[in-house]
Amino acid sequence: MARKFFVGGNWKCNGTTEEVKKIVSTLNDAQVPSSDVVEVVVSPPFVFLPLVKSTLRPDFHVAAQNCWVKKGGAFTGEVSAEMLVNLDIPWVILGHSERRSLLNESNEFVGDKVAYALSRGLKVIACVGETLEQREAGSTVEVVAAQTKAIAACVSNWADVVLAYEPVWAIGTGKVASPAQAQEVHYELRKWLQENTSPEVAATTRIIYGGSVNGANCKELAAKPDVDGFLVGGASLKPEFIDIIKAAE
Ligand code: G2H
Repeated sequence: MARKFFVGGNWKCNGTTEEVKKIVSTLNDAQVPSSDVVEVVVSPPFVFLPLVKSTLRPDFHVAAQNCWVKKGGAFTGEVSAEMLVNLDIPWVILGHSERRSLLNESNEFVGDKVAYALSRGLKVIACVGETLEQREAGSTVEVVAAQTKAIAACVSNWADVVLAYEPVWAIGTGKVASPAQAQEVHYELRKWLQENTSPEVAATTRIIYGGSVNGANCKELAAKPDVDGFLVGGASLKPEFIDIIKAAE
C-alpha cells in the first residue's frame, strides 16, 4: 500500500499573533498538491492553536508540540491530551530531541506520553534521532532502535503514528543529512518495524525526515524510497514551506 507523503511544520517557540496570521494566510493562498497526495500538518505553539485551527484551510491540519503524560490535574504549566481533544486538535508531536535533551525526557517517558496521547484519540508524530557524538561512535542505528522500541511498546494502532527521524546534529544547524544518510537510517527503521512489529506496519508507517530541510534540499531527500515526508522547523515559518509541500509530487 502506498504511503501518503506527510509534511509537518514545527513552528517551535516562535511567532506573534501577527506573524501567525501571516503564515496562515500564506498557507491558505498556496497552490499545493491535493490532500490525496500529501498530508500537511502545522504545529504552532499552544497559545496559537485555537487561532490557527479556526483560520487554517480545512485540508491542512494542526498539531500540538507536546502534551502531558497522563490525565490533566495538578500539573502546573502542562497541557493535557484531553484539552487538545477538546479543542479538536488531531495531532501531537512527542519525543522531539529538544525536549529529550533540554527537558530530560527519557525514552520511557516519551513512550508513556505516546501511549496516553493515543489512548485519548490523538495521532502522534513520534521523534527519534542520534546526537553527533553517537553518530561518530557508530551507534546511530542502536540509538534510534532503542528510542523506537520504547515508542513501539506503547503503540497498538500504528495507523495513528508517524515516525520522524531527526538527527540531532542536523536540527537547526543548516547541516542537513545527505539523502543517502537519511535513506540509510529510514531503511534501518523500517527494517526494525518489520522485525519487531509486523510486515504490514513496516510497509505502511510513514517515516519522515527532519533536520534543516528547506526548499532547496527537499526534492532530493523526497526521492529516497524510505523517506515519506518531512518534519520542518525553521523553513516552516517561511514561504518556502510551500515548496517543501510540493516535494510530494
Ligand atoms: C528539527 C526540525 C523540525 P529544523 O527539529 O522538527 O527543525 O528544520 O529547523 O532543523
